[in-house]
Amino acid sequence: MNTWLKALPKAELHLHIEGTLEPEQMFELAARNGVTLPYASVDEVRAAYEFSDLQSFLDLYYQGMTVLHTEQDFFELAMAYFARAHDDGVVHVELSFDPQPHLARGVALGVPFEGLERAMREAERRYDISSALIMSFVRDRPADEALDVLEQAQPWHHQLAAIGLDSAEVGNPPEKFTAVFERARELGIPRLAHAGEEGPAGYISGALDALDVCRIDHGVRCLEDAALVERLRSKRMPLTVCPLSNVYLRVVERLEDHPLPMLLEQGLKVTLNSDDPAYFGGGMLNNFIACHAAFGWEQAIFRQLARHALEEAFMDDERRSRLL
Ligand code: ES4
Ligand code: ZN
Repeated sequence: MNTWLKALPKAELHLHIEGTLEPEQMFELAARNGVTLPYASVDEVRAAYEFSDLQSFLDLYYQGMTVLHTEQDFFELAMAYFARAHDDGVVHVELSFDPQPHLARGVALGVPFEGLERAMREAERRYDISSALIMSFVRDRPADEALDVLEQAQPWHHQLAAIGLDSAEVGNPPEKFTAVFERARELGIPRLAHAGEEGPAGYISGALDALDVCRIDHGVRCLEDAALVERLRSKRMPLTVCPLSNVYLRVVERLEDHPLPMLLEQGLKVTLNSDDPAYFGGGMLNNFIACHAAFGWEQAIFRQLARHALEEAFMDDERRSRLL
């Protein structure tokens, strides 16, 4: 089954590129850029990956990304991920990045945009992996700042497949970002948002109503509201579910307790994704393998999940029909 899961052409729709930073590369970039890390060794970093909730992870995630300084750093980060994704049988990656923490430490917007763009072109050449770029706003920062970043990013809007919304969810409801998302809509940029990861089902409805999103990242708490489930099903709204992430961040205690089988039973358009693979026990293939171990799904289920992702990917239709 593992060989078959590896060979299954997979599209990854929910991936934070800063969350692909492995400890070895963290040390390498820290040395190159003269950044002092609060860890003595790679093993010490890995030992710190014991999370009690989303915030305890975010603290390490923001700390880790401080080693990224130059276009070349972002290029190497993404290339290392594309190589691992290719090994996992991934044929398409939608990578999101968080410009605000980078800007806050003096890394100009063009640095991630140019470095990631170069890696995306190289991945196409080297691995025949297609990709799309998503710029995500961190919801625990002010909405005015997000709006300002959207305007500042104007020279790179043509590179963007979509904008997203991530970081600390509870206490930062989607409605806070209505004006930013309205502006993106005017600009013709598609919109996504994390919702219903730690936050309640009402944040998923809020993302649909206030932000006009075409995809919900996570969305696992939708099951708390039957009317919302019906709404998501009738719209065929994709949910980018991240099984191992949900275990590591204690959204569920064990994968066996995950609502994935129920989401599928409800007829929802579920996809499987890795979220922050360096922090959450591995990439796409590990997520697929873990679901097989936990739920015993047959090939038809995995085919359906992979088809959902290909159908919803920001990908040219000729390539899509070849892969479907
Ligand atoms: C994230 Cl798992 C998760 N949730 C919310 N925001 C994030 N940013 C990076 N990983
Ligand atoms: Zn995420």
